[in-house]
Amino acid sequence: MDALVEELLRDGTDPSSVLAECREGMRLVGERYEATDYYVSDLMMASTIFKKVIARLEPLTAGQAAATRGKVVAGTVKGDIHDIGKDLVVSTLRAAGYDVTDLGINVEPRAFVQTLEDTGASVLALSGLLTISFDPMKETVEAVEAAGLRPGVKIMLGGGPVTESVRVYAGADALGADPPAAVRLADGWTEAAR
Ligand code: B12
Repeated sequence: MDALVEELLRDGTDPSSVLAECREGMRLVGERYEATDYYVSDLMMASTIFKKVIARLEPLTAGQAAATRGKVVAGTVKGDIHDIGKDLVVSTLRAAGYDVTDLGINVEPRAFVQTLEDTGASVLALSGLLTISFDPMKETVEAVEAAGLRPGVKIMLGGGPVTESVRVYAGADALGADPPAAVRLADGWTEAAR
């Protein structure tokens, strides 16, 4: 992949179109993952490659590699350190053109609120893999509400054990099964806001 990108750049291909091709590639990988033709390992490999391509092309596209489709804040909720799925959601959203602030793991509700305020993001993506993560999800939704940021901020949940009843319990706007679902939800919300 590195060699292919270098070859295209040497041939004078516009870096923005190389990036657009890579975004399309990530979209296809996501589609195949949803169709169960690809495994999680395929998604992880595609996202590792995409991150490398972004790092190479960003200086050449003068910020165009940075996203423009909308702003998202993401993280794994307080008390939970699982981040494999969250990282896939983050890189897939970035590949789709979103500017994502990833707060990492074990994130306190107030840190999510602070970052939403600082960035002006309109989408919050919360991940959790433990049953004890359901309460921190609810606390985070409540903190966003208490800060007066809703309905301007839409909140999606995801992670292995998170079901529709958890979404209702936590008071979030939507539940996403996988990274392509995260992109679809963000697309729907950001398009509706335009
Ligand atoms: C890998 C793993 C770990 C690794 C984590 C490494 C890492 N960097 O993430 C390590 C070893 C550190 C770990 C630790 C623990 N783990 Co663990 N772990 C797992 C394991 C095997 C896989 C999880 C995983 O990465 N799956 C692959 C990813 C890709 O799937 P995913 O996270 O669900 O994400 C997908 C979707 O859900 C979605 N998604 C994810 N997030 C989001 C967010 C949004 C917004 C959207 C739309 C979608 C979305 O997209 C992803 C791709 O499709 C699971 C078992 C399992 N089969 O799930 C146990 C599991 C989650 N762990 C478990 C436990 C108990 C623990 C520990 C408490 C163990 C211990 N006693 O110390 C600690 C947790 C400590 C803590 N405070 O968090 C339990 C949870 C049980 C429960 N009911 O709560 C599980 C289910 C194992 C089990 N069967 O007992 N674990």
